[in-house]
Amino acid sequence: MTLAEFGAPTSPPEVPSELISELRTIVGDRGWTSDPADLEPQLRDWVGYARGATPIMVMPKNASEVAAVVKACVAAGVPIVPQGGNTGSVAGAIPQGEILVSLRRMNRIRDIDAADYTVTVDAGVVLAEVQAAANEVDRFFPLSIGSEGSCTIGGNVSTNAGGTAVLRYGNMRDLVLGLEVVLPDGRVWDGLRRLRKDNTGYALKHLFMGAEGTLGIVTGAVLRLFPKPVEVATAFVALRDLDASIELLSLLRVATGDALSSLEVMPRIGIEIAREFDPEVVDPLSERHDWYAIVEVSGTKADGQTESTLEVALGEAVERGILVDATIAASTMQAKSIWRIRKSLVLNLPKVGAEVKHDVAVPVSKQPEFIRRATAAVEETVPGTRAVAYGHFGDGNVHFNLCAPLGMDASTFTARAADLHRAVYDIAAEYGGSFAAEHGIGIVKRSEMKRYRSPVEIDLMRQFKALLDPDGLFNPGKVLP
Ligand code: FAD
Ligand code: 2HG
Ligand code: ZN
Repeated sequence: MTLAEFGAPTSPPEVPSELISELRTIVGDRGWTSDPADLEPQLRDWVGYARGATPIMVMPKNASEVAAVVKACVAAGVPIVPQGGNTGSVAGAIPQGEILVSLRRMNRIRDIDAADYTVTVDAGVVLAEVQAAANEVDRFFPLSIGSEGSCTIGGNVSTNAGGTAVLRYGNMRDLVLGLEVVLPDGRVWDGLRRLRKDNTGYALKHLFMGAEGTLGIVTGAVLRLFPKPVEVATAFVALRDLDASIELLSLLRVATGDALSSLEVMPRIGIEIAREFDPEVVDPLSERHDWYAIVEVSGTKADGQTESTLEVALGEAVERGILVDATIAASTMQAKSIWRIRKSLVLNLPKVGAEVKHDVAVPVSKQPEFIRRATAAVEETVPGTRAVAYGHFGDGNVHFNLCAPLGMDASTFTARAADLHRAVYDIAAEYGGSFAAEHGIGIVKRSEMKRYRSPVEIDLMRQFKALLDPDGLFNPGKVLP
């Protein structure tokens, strides 16, 4: 699809050549590129929604350079799109002729303090590097997402990323203590405080989290660290049925002393897709079942209790008829092999045929009902649609992703995307749900805002945007309808 089909402005902004020269001077020779080969991967999103364009990608190396870039662009009236790892799922980091500001060269861990349980980083540091740095000082940074080898902290902050450990540790919003942000007027807001308590007026940092680069450029962050789990027990279980997922969640939270860090559900078709495209995926159970879950419990004491606690809890779940089968990983290798099913599913789903994605949240207990109703609704809309409903059930976050019916070509299926979205999102809305649980709005979901968010909410968002970015130069055409 083109960005214009998502409602993006059709004509790219005019970029004076004087501005390009000025930007090159600000960032120096190694800080910019206009080479089509360098730009190509930065102009496509991984889902394949869109291909963008830019006259130049600048890669400042510190907040002062970012501020100088912003001032130059604003003076010339030219818009900006910030980009981190470009792993976002809603094409929010794809420019349409704007100046692309990549934070990738800002990749310093500024400070790590084991006693304070904090790490202070540049926005362009890759998530996996933060996890590794925490590990080195016997601490733990819990954000865990499939793209962790390439997504950046600035992108995680700006999308309020979620992932597989939100159940225990919260999402990115819960993991940020302080931020440094270059505002659209070029000022640098230094809010890099490492405090657990700080009620000095409005919580400004929250405005920039989840703002997807529309209110400023995040250049640094102070993140919360946790005690390092030294025992981790991972299990792959077969559920009696979909409703059993919620019973399992309740049981495990109590029986493990709330040490449950993940509860990820997937249907049988999920395993089949993962196995079809990834020969290393094995089904850990001998029989076939309709619904499965991956559960993980972790402990910070090396007392051998974590695995036995999980074993006892799963035994109780079997006795109570919640589970019909279960296996606990006997080694780190086996645990990795269980998680591989989940990772392969996400990466290989697009290969099954056209994929129409929904990243929905409903109250935790309503997920089974939502999935049943949404599955019936999409079947009515496009008969034969293959629904692959999986995700972070501990958080009420269902990735309700749809594959084309067997034999239907991709374009015929995606031509019905709007009808399928309507069917799914309307049902989520009935439960007080969200059509954008963890991936954000970007350009892809912008048009849904007016239907599912009240005029009061949209008006407030527009007022904040106008206050901070009166000329509308920060990531235009994204988030706000
Ligand atoms: P980008 O894609 O570069 O940017 C995302 C948005 O943030 C854009 O709007 C961009 O303009 C803005 N932005 C980026 N950096 C800055 C900055 N410094 N200042 C201001 N704005 C900025 N997401 C989840 O939440 N949970 C998951 O489980 C998950 N799993 C994934 C699995 C895979 C295999 C992939 C490919 C993606 C997954 N994602 C997931 C989506 C994605 O990785 C996250 O949204 C991530 O937080 C994006 O980080 P990024 O650095 O790649 O940001
Ligand atoms: C995940 O949970 C990601 O693995 C990606 O959020 C989900 O793209 C998806 O559907
Ligand atoms: Zn997810």
